[in-house]
Amino acid sequence: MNKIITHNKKLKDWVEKMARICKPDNILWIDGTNEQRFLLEKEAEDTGELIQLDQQKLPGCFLHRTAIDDVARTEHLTFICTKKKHDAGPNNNWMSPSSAYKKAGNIFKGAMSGRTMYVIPFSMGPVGSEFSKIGVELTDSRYVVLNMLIMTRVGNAVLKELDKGKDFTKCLHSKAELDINKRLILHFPEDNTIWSVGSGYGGNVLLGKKCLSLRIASFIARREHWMAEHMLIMGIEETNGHIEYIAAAFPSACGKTNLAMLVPPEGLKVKGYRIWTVGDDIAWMRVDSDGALWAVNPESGFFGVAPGTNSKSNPMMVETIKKDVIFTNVLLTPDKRAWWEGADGEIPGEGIDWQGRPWKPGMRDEKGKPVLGAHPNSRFTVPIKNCPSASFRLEQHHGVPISAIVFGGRRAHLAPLVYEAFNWQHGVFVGATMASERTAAQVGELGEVRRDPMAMLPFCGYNMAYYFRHWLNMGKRMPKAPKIFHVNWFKTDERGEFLWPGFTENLRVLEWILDRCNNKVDAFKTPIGYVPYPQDLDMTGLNLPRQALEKLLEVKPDEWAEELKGIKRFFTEFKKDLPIELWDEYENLSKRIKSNG
Ligand code: GTP
Ligand code: SPV
Ligand code: MN
Repeated sequence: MNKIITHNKKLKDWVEKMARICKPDNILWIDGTNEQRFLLEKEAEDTGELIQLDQQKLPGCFLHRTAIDDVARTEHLTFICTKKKHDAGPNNNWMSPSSAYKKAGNIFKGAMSGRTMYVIPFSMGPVGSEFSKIGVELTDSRYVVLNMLIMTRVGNAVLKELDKGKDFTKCLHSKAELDINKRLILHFPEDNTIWSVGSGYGGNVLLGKKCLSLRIASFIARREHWMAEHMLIMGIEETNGHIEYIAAAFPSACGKTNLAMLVPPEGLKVKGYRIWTVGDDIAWMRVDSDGALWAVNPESGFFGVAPGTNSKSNPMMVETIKKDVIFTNVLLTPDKRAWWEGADGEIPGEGIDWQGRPWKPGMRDEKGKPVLGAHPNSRFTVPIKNCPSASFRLEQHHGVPISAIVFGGRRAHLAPLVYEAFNWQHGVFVGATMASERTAAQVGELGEVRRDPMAMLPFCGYNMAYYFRHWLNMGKRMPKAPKIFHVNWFKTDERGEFLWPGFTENLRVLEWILDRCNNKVDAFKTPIGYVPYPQDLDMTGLNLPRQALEKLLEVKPDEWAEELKGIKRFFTEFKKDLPIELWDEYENLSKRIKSNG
C-alpha cells in the first residue's frame, strides 16, 4: 500500500469504506508521474493485459483485448438511479438507489481480492477552471488506470484541489469476473456517484467519460445552468487569422472524430483555412459575461474508432496515433503492429485477430461471413496533444466561443445535406427530433433507425423532457445564442451509395454554416428550415453531378409527413412533461408541410 496522499477526509473515508466492500490486497494512489505509469505498463505486460507493440515504429504503444462479449457500451445494463423513477424519464433504464446499491454491492463484495485497488484522482476540464469537475475513480484494472491517464487530467494539481476540500464524483469500478450477467453501469446523480461492475470496455469503465462528463454532468449542468453535450468542438481559421468555433452533436460512430480534425480539401486550399481541434466527443458549455456560449472539452484524450481510419478519411488522426497509444480490439500483425479494416497500406498476410485467434485475409465463418481482424468498434486512446491540429486553447479556462451548434445523424433518406433552424426554439425541436441508424458503438441491431435527441439518448442522466426544457431555457439566457443547423453526410442514392463524398469535403458545408452565422449568404426557405441555394456551396475541385447535389438538398414533403408520425410517437412517450413549445413546433412544421405538399 503506498502512502495516502490526500488530506480530504471525505475522500479518505470513502476509499476505506469501498476497500472494506471490495477487499483488495493493496491500495495504490495514482500520482500521474511517468515513473508510476511505466511500472504499471510493465506489470500489465507481465499479466498479458497489454501487449507491447514495435517500440521503434510505435513508441509507447500497446494493444489490449477485451472479453468478446464486452466490446461496446451495454445500454440495457446502464441505469439512472434516482429516488423517483419519473426523474430518470422514459429515456433511461431506472433502478431505485437502494436496490441498485444492494444488487451491485453483492457483485462488488470481495471482487478485488487478490488484486490492487487503484485510486485515480482526476479532473474533467482544465484544473482550476470554472468548468472543471473533479472525480476519483477506484478500479482494479491497470488498463483503466492507463487509459484514464490519457483521457483525463491526473496528478498533483487535482490532489491540491481535493486538499482544499473540493467535492468530487465518487466513481467505483471493478472488472469483477467480467461476466455479462453480473455487469451493471449505475449512476446515482443525487449522490454524485457512479458504480460500474463486470465490464472492461471503455465507455463502461473510463468513468470520467460518458458516465461523469455526460450522465452525471448533464444532471449537474441543469441545476447550475450550463450544458454537458455529446459534441465535438472545432475551430475554423480564415487567412486573416480569425477563428470561429462550432460544436456538433452526432450519435456514436457518426463522424465526430473525423470532422473535429478535418483537413481542408484540395479545391479549397487557396482559401487558406486551418482547422483547430478542441474536442471530438464531449462539450461543456456555459454562457459567459458577453452573453455568448463558451465551450471546453473536459477530456484530454481521444477514444477513437479504429476501423476506417486512414490517411484519406482522417490524415490528422493517422499522425496522432504514431505514439503513446493504447489500441483495443484491433488486429496484431506478426511484426507487432496494429491493423484494422480500412487501415492504410497492404492488408497483412496474417495476424492475431481481436479475439486472439490466428487470422488470414479472406477467412469466413460458419455462416460464410468474412471474419474481421479488428472489431468494428475497436478503438484507440491517445492524448489530444499528439494531434497536429490540437487547439492552442485547450488549457484556457474560459474555453472557446461557439458560433454554431450542428446536429446530425445517419439518415439514408429524408434529411438534406444541411439546413438551418429558423430560431433557437425551432433548433431545439430539430435537435429533439434527431434520429440515426444504429452503429457498432452500441450493442444491438445495426442499421435500425432510432430517435436520438441531440445524440444524447444514451447519455442524458435525467428525464429528457426536462432536458428539452433546459435547452429552451438556455436559449433565453443567451443574448448571443449560436445558430442551430442540421447536417446529414449519409444520404444515399437508389443503389445505396453515399451521395455526398463527406470527410474532407464537409468543410464546404461548414463554410456555408459560418457564412449564415455572419449574414454573408441568403438561403432558401423550406418547411423544415433554410437550405442552401446550390450555387452557394463552393464546389471548386469537387466533381459532384448537379443532380446529386439537388438530391442532397431536396426536401420532400411526403417523406416529412411520414417522419412527423415517428416524431409524434416519440414525443408522446414524455406525456405532459414535454415542453409545450416542442408541440407548437411540431404543429407548425406539420402546417408548413401540408401547405407545401
Ligand atoms: P464516437 O467516438 O462513438 O462518439 O463516434 P464519432 O462520432 O467520433 O465517430 P467517428 O468520427 O469515429 O466516425 C466513425 C464512422 O463514421 C466511420 O465509419 C467513418 O468512416 C464514418 N464517417 C465519418 N465521417 C464521414 C463522412 O463525412 N461521410 C461518411 N459517409 N462517413 C463518415
Ligand atoms: C461513444 O460510443 O459515443 C463513444 C465511445 O464515444 S464510448 O466511450 O464507449 O462511449
Ligand atoms: Mn461518443
